[in-house]
Amino acid sequence: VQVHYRSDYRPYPYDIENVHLAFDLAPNATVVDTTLTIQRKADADGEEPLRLDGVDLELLLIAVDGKELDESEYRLIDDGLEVLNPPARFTLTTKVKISPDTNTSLEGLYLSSGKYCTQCEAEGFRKITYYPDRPDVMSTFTVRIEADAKEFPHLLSNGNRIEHGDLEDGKHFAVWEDPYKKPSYLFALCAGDYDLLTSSFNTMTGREVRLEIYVDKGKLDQCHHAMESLKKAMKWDEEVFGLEYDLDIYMIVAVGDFNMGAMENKGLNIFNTKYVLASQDTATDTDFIDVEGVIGHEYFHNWTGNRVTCRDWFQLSLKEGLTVFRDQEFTGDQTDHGVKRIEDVKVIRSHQFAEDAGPMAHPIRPDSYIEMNNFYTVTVYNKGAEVIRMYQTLLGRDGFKRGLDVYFERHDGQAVTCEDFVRSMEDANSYDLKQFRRWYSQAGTPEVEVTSEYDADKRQLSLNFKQSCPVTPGQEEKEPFHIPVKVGLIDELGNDIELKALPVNDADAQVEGDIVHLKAAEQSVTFDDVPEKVIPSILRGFSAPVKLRYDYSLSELIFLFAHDSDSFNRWQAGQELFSRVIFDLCDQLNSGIDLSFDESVIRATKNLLDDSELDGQFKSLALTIPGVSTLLEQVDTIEIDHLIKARNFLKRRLAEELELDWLLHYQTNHHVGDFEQDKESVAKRALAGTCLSYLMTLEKDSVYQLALKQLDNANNMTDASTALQLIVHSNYADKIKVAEDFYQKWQNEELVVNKWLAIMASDPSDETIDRIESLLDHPSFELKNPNKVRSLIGAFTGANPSQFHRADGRGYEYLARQIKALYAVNPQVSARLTGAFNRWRKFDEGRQLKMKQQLQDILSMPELSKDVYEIASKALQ
Ligand code: HT7
Ligand code: ZN
Repeated sequence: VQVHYRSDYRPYPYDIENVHLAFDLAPNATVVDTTLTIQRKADADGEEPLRLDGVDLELLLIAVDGKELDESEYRLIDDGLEVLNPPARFTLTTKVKISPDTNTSLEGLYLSSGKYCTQCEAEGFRKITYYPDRPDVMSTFTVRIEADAKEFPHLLSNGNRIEHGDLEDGKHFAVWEDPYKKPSYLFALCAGDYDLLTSSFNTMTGREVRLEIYVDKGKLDQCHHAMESLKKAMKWDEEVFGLEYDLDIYMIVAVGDFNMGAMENKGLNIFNTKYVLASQDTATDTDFIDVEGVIGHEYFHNWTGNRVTCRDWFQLSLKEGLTVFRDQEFTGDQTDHGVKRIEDVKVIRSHQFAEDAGPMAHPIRPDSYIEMNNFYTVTVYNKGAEVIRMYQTLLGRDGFKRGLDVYFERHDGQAVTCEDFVRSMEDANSYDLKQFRRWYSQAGTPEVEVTSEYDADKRQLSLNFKQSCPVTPGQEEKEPFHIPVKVGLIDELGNDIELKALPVNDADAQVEGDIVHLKAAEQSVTFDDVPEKVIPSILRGFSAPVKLRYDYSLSELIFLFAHDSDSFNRWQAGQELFSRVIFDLCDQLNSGIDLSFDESVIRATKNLLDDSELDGQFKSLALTIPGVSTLLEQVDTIEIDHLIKARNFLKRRLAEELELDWLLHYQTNHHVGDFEQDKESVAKRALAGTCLSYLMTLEKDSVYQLALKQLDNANNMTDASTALQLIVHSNYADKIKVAEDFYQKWQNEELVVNKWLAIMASDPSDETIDRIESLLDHPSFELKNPNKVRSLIGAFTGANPSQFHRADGRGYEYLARQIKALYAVNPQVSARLTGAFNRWRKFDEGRQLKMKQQLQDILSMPELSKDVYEIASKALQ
């Protein structure tokens, strides 16, 4: 296998000034005619052949300046083609045949529900034609598409449609021209018979942009939320960052078969249906927010990704970290920043911390890869967004905006690096980011240990910080990071006191406002004029993606849970409180003693539930016990059965002790009547769901009846799916009948069926393994469809710890079988599934052996895809 290194970057020796593509679409024999206008760069070696990428292409013709080449003038090589002795300036014409119908990888040109679509990021364009398929080769594209007029009335590509018309034999054609230079990964083509929703947006300079959303027939009524989200995103980017859309048309096409969430192709975004379609009946409140967020994300890429793109794929976080940060801010502005922050940090803690501590750990700017698709990770995306957020913390909102302005002024129309971004921030603010750059080069989650000392005579409180970062694959030694730690000090009444940091000589140990700039491995900060008994609130707002350790007493945590003015740290105090109880219970289970925990935890829970000042969404998050994957990241190794048992014990005890409270809050928040989707109604549904989930642990018939009633009477998918999940995951005797009825009702709504599959797969009961075995043959399942795979197999491995980690190893066997069935069909999706084995070292010896065995079996498969090979082999290293 070939390993690609960041340090090997060399510029491409040719400019491709213009690309002309002509597609004659046919399922098994699409013909692609390509004409490239090529110019050798002044400093390039004229002796070198011109190298083009190409995969799974049947070459029909190749010509230079109109003259067909004979076999001595070009060479077919592994995954490409070389033109020998090319002139300094010429046109290259190729004609290739491809087969969209048999392309199950969902990269390149493929068919989804009888409609053509493309996915070119990262390296899919090479499955369409011979081309330098790398992001630093930017060119203008003209695209001609020809297909049967009845079957494919809409023929779409990037930019503006400049020509269209009828042809003989019932065919028609369209020609599209994209005036902006772009790399091949932003190319797109769609062709099919869609329903179309149109609207328009007037930009800040008064231009009218036509907006179009194309969906499968019959789904038009589920597109209005996506359209409104798009308009909000366009307006938001103008208002917050001064960024205006640059074409006269913006198209979105929704497809059911898609490897990821969506793709930001210039002017023609292609979306997974999951992130476009939403109606009260079929989508949950979370789905609505996710649709808005992903629509925003892809739209924001137009500037951060498309106008300024990446020089090479190692720089992916340049566009993805920045765009995730932008979509997080957008969603925060539309909903609630405190709640959004908690949701985002949950992803970091449960998934990114796990990646950082596992065999695939990499810096946000990786140094090497075998398969680029494996590096579309929570590290590159979400930790990348945290790094961007830290710029805003360090430079302030205005400083961050100034940095972005310089970035766009300097690099509009270019393919650049993370270093170019850092320099823009530095130069715009005269701020030294030398040490901050380590966030780009060092993998692993930094750990910050804090202790405090109070000097009663001087009325001074010192906070002593120690930072370290664990070893990660290939990185033994780590240098200290520049970590902005936001702090507060809370007095006995629960109020923040004014921070008066003592000045220090050491420039590295500065405090600015409420931000402590940690730069050294060990550092202390002293605050003056501090009354006795203040409690420090550290890492407010999760100001850096680190693990914080401070030895709070139980009562301090309870105090923070009740009083911290920083909503993130208030939530965090509760999470730490619950975690501590769970790990204490695990110790009790290990020692075989009766389980118990401090009563004060119950009172703290009740107080939060009863707090009438608090928003329902926040309450729901604060009352949710940390999930198993988050808990796993807090310890080196664990007896998983004990962890799950301890977590269940805590939840049930809280349910028993506060039964009437949960019931009362369920009744006041669960709404029967007209459906509303304002913030308050959404919050009420969330809180009612949390209350009901506690009550269900009581296994009482009266509670089962409540859930059944909620399901029967639901006029929205939030209430319906919450109730269904609680019933299916309970011991209710008739739960399978309930599940069956739900399926019958929704069998024609694919996205709802996917929810049903996920609920079935994440049922913690012992029968689930047999059920999900038979679901592989169920009409609702299709191995070729990534959404189905994620719903059934992904939910089993990611949301069903007790069954995936069955002691008999059947969970592991099941997963390995699916990976083996899928790697040749869809390498990307099967590699994602393989990642579920990454944390095998956390478990007991028996489970470790079983997981290792499955990984070894997978590695022994014939013609294993390099995607799966990379994940499985690194897991075993
Ligand atoms: N930039 C897009 C990435 C993407 C992708 C990558 C690999 C394989 C399939 C893919 N589909 C989309 C999505 C985004 O971050 O907006
Ligand atoms: Zn993106």
